[in-house]
Amino acid sequence: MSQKKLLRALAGETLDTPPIWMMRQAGRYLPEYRATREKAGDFLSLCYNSDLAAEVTLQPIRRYGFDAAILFADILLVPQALGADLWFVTGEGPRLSTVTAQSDFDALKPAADIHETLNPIYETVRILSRELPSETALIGFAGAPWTVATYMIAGRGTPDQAPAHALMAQNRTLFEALLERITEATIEYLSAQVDAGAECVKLFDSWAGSLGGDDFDRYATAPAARIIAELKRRHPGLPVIAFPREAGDKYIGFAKATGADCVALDNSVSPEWAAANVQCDGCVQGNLSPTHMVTGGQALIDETRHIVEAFSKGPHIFNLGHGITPDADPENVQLMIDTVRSK
Ligand code: 1CP
Repeated sequence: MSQKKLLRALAGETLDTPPIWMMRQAGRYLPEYRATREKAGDFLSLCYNSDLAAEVTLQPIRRYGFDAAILFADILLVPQALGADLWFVTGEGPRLSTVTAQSDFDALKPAADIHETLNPIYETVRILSRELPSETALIGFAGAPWTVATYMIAGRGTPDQAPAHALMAQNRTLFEALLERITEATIEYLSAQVDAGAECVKLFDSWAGSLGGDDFDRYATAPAARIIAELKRRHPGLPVIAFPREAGDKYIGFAKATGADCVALDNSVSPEWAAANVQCDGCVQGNLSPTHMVTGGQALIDETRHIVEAFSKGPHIFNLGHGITPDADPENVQLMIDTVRSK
């Protein structure tokens, strides 16, 4: 069995202390990240500069010794590789050309053509698999089809994903065709990351929580199941982490329904509830509120211990419930790690 702690937890092993990494661990809260981003010019140039993207991926590993590194890239590179325009407005976030009519969809590239744009990302993975310490696992990732579609339809981030829900209601055929194209592209993209050296992959469905009832099953569970089945067919034994953020009760049974080896939990669910209802099916990841990385102190220590304890009877990967924010204090990250590892 692999010696890397993250892969042992993903294989279902209950460890004395859980492996730990952090969503957005390479990010604006770190001065060394801000310096490298400055050097790259802007965020997208950083993503496509393999040497600098590898450098920012390694920064939190050097500083903290996390058990896993996550490839530095973004979920919105897939729409760009499919032919959408993509740019970032400083202080506001991403902007994309929209897909709301059949003609917009017809202008997209086939999934098989994405590699031309995404080759630098695979090069980042190759550099990382050479340079990471032998105990550090390398995680590849992509956005889940629904979440990626919400950005492609709205042309930006939205608090309630209203434009995507509207297209679903008004032109379900087009909506489903778009989801299908993203699903195919995601399989291609993740499979190429694994070929380049990613040891496990994570599927981020950040907006899964806005899908209710049957829509959740059709547009969150079913595409994840398809992507995971195809990846495991191509790469037998590949571990997959699925993150249907804010799924609530829909976390129950998600691992079984999709074939995911681990379900990542946001911090809206209590660890006791998740241990009883989700961890009973296998490994879970999570779920400290990212606000503790801003506020620190005894509350951070208490809540970290609480989560470690609640998940101690089964396989667990310690993480935040969502990405660390730019206003976080790097010393609070160290305090969280020390608390997890001093258990
Ligand atoms: O200004 C900057 O430097 C850019 C900030 C930033 C960073 C550090 C963005 C813009 N993306 C990233 C990197 C990133 N994004 C990673 C790298 C690895 C790591 O975790 O360290 C990952 C895994 C993502 C994934 C991502 N991008 C998601 C899914 C996870 C989540 O946070 O829910 C989403 C929704 C995005 C879109 C995106 N990219 C960036 C922003 C600001 C956003 C959110 C836009 C919005 O809806 O407002």
